[in-house]
Amino acid sequence: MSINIIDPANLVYAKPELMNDADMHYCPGCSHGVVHKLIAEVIDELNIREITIGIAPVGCAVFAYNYLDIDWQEAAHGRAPALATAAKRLNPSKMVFTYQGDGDLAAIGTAETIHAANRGENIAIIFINNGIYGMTGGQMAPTTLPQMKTSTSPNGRDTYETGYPLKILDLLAQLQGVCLATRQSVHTAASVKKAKRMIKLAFENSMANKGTSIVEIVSTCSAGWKMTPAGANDWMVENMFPAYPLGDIKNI
Ligand SMILES: Cc1ncc(C[n+]2csc(CCOP(=O)(O)OP(=O)(O)O)c2C)c(N)n1
Repeated sequence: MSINIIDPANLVYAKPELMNDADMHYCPGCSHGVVHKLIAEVIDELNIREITIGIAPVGCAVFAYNYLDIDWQEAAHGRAPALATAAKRLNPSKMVFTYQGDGDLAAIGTAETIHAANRGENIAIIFINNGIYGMTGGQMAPTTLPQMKTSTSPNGRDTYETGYPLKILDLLAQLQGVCLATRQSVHTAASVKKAKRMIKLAFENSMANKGTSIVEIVSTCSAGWKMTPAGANDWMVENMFPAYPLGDIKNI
């Protein structure tokens, strides 16, 4: 029996309206695509497409503007919070969000991130933490776990030489300008739903001018970790979650 997928009664999933019909460049098992879809769904549901400005990073998500049909600006590596500051201050009625990897946000962009959050910029920050620099070949990042093998720490991260995993969300949560600091994931249906709720809240906070919201998504990079998509999910649960526990650190 053939199913008529045009009939809305048979639809289990509808593509968000603002998602372009573009082929995605993400690797199988990568979390970026799921998070893009959640952002698109939230913007559709809040009906804020015309007032949304996204700031794209340098990193695997550098082409985010190809996939979501909203207004975007492309930032230099790590500078998304500075650009978001300008976009929001010049257009206070807009919903402004950045989309950043851990290399972008917690390495080259640490200063931008901390000072934007400390100023309480009315922006939402979507932070994809996959523990490495994905785009450039899986190098060690400040977020890399101890003993984790990367292309620049082939024998595992040595904390004596390179320090400990930087829990930047915990640092940011302490700042007065931050109204939401939450850590989520997208590896199960339940976690996808929860992550979506927190992205929605972050976007609502930006529109309500409540301060800075940060939604960290603990993510997989199966290509960079050199694992299968399913293996990367298991590895994340076993190794990333103990270091980066899921849940709200601050929600006011
Ligand atoms: C000023 C500058 N320094 C370094 C680079 C090289 N570079 C491009 S992407 C990237 C890392 C991206 O990693 P991350 O932000 O964690 O995102 P992912 O690719 O893992 O999603 C680096 C170091 C650059 N483009 N510009």
